[in-house]
Amino acid sequence: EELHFKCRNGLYPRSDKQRTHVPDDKVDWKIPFNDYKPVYYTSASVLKKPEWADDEAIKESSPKWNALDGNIDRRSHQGHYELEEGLPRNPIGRTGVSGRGCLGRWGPNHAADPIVTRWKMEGKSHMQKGKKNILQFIAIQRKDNKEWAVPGGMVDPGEAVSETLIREFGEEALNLLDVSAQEKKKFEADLKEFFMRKGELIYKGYVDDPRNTDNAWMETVAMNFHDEEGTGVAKFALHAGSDAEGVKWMDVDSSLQLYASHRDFIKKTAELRKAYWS
Ligand code: RP5
Ligand code: MG
Ligand code: MG
Repeated sequence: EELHFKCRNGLYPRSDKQRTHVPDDKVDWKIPFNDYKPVYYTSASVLKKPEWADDEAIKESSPKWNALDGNIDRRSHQGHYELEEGLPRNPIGRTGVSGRGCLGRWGPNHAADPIVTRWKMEGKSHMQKGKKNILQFIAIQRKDNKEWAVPGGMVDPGEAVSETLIREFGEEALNLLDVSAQEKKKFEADLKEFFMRKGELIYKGYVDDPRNTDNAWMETVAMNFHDEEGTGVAKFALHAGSDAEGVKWMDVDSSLQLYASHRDFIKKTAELRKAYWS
């Protein structure tokens, strides 16, 4: 059985809420945990109901759980999720927090993660370790907790995942939110061209994100866009933007420490590309 770790025990991010302790053997909902009383937390900004958030009293409007609800996708990549007292229940198990924390949607909150890779070169030759080529990926440093991560973000209502992948890469790794419309146009053509090449699916499903709760959790589609010759992405000057405060090409190996489940995504990408890992 899969377990989650980063959304269990300790403080809930950006809050003073202590998660109720959930031991490894009590994560699974099927295991009785009689005195389980998760602390309730939904952040003030979510309660204000910005456009990306659901209503706190969502039950009253009978949303379509496990379905496409208007343009809000309430389906899980994990399959059917259960409801408890009319609210979605985390498909992996207990987290020690009920409510939504700082996530906007009850149930799955959908994201997309673009994993852009190239080979590490020294002039015209591949740099190697253990007779395998070293892969590099574009990493961003998150503003919220300073952790390094894939430049991913939330899928907007009605947006296609293929669009989210390009948009978030543009915002976080190239800072396209801050350039003139004219410059943006120029970038967008190059971006589209690069992302149109075949992306490989690396992972689709639940993310062990520190913001997850018993009733709200992150899911993603992570795709690898690999630049074999190093000529396609060379056009992009990296500038951190949006919710990123740093951006760089990062060498891939087993010592990586990344946000949420991102290390797993990079490990899978290294396997796919037959790159050095350890
Ligand atoms: C992670 O949160 C996903 O894998 C994605 O990278 C990210 C999306 O959230 P924000 O970057 O918009 O905070 O779970
Ligand atoms: Mg973003
Ligand atoms: Mg992001």
